Amino acid sequence: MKKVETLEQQVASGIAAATNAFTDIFTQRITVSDQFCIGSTCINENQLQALLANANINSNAGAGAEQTTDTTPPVIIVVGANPAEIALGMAYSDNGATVTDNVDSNLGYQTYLDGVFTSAVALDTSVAATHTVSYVATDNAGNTATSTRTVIVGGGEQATDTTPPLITLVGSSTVEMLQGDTYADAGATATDDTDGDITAQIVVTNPVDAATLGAYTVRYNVTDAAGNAAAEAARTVNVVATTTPQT
Ligand SMILES: [Ca+2]
Ligand SMILES: [Ca+2]
Repeated sequence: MKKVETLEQQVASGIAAATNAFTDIFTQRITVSDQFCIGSTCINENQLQALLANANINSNAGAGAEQTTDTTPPVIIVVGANPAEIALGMAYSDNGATVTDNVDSNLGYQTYLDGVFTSAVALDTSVAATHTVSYVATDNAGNTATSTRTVIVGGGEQATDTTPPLITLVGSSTVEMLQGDTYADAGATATDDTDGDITAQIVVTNPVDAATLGAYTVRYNVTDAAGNAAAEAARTVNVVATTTPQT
């Protein structure tokens, strides 16, 4: 009997030990809640997410089956200067943007000039102004992103125009007129590399006194919008006496 009792006790204690060991294992798996294990291979939550994200990209590249919701908008990078500055009258060519997305590839973008959709950015550079070019991209899950470029027309003109205008006399640089006649100056024209025709802004200094014999100098000066002064142009006017009696 004592042997049996001993055997029963041993069986009982063996079951208890096995139960404890099972409980330990069970508890361990529950306790290590940030790991998922098959056999001796375990991964944590971050690794699992990376695995799923990677699998999602691969599946989309194939049959296009979307199993995971994409909530990340595309990334738009503006190519070239931002802000971009362009002188008055110069042709503007927009460098566009590049679009990347966490899921989709080869996404295009739409372009807006000052809020108005445009297929090609056609900037009016005849007027000094600041414009906004917007690039808008939407991925296949409907997430939208926008990036903008600021374009300043005429903003850099003061610093970049260092070339003075050029004055051209109309008519001869030396003229002769009879005393007492009316002097009509033929004038001059002026052009500038940046401002164009600035003839109207020429300042003429005309000291000719037709009633008085002598040599007079008519002077022409002009400056461009950036303050560059043209080389002065001049004309000599000789007021001479009548040598033959008028009939
Ligand atoms: Ca996306
Ligand atoms: Ca100039």
